[in-house]
Amino acid sequence: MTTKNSLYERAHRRRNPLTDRWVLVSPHRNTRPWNGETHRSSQAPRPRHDPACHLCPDAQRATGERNPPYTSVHVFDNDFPAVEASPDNDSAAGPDNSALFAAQPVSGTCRVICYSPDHDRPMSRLTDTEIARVVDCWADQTRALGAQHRWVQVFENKGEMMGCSNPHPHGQIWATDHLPDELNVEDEQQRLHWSRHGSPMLRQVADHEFEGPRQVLANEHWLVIVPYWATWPFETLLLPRFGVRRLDEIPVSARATLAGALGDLTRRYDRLFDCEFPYSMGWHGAPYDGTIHDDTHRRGEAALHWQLHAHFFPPLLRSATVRKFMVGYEMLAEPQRDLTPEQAAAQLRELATSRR
Ligand code: H2U
Ligand code: ZN
Repeated sequence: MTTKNSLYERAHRRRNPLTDRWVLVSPHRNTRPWNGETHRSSQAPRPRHDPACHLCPDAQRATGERNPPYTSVHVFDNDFPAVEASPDNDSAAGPDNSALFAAQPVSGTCRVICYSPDHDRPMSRLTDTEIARVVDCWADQTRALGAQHRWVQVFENKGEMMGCSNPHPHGQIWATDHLPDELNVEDEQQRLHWSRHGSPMLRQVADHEFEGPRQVLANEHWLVIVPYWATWPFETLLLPRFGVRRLDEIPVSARATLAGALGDLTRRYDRLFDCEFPYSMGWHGAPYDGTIHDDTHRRGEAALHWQLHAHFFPPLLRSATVRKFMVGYEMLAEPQRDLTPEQAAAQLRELATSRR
């Protein structure tokens, strides 16, 4: 792969097997001069408790409701939900299926998860024990909402650069009664792979990538890689090294090691450009069938083609302030990157990860 003039040293395209989309890689452009800004960010330190923050313990939310004096992970129903439970007598909810202008009703549940009572401690500054409580909460919420919804999206939008409105460390859950587009595609691609190769796609990826040039970190149960097909410069994929379809099916022993991997990865990200690293991250696992059954039948089909995974999509390119924009050719044709996934992985791999 590193022989001179190999495919990987010139412009080439790589295919994302989860989405069947392609990314253009232009490694020869890495040497071009850079005249843009590269200065450090001016992130001000935050107080441990901010009474004006809507997510802090004891603080008042935008609705006037007061948060409890919570001391660990805290979940509440989003006051401004993007989707809501459908009303019981919803007679106007039929689909509108014109060939050109189709619409359908949507229902669901939105919640907010505060990772910790501390306003100034993102995941990278939590202890592994504290991160494990977040993992437990993700699992519990996934199980509870999966009993009533087809899809449960656990995610975190972090940093002003990603449009996050509040710096208090938090994530969100949007559970919907439909399978969103991105998951429809991942479901289909994994199903195809399973039917052709008899093994879950992402288990094969983890086996292949372990200790390879795109590995960022690994422990007993988990592996973090910059995927071969990454579009964002420092995009990573967090993969289990064992078969598991959903967050709530992770065995207890692997929850502790997952907390370790999450802490390690987020600290590497913070060190890369010496800033509180922005990203959008989220979990993808096997969808539910969306109906309420007793516990043995709740999950619908066996979903053997599915393997749980988390995507991290950070926007930064070369410093705390210089971000990658998906514009121009990328909006109109396909995503493009200069830094290769192997170079990005090497940078993340070489960083020290001790807690400060
Ligand atoms: P983001 O900045 O990641 O969007 O998260 C803030 C979420 O918290 C957002 O979805 C909710 C917003 O609707 N929120 C409340 O539910 N109550 C509040 O008082 C403030 C913010
Ligand atoms: Zn706060």
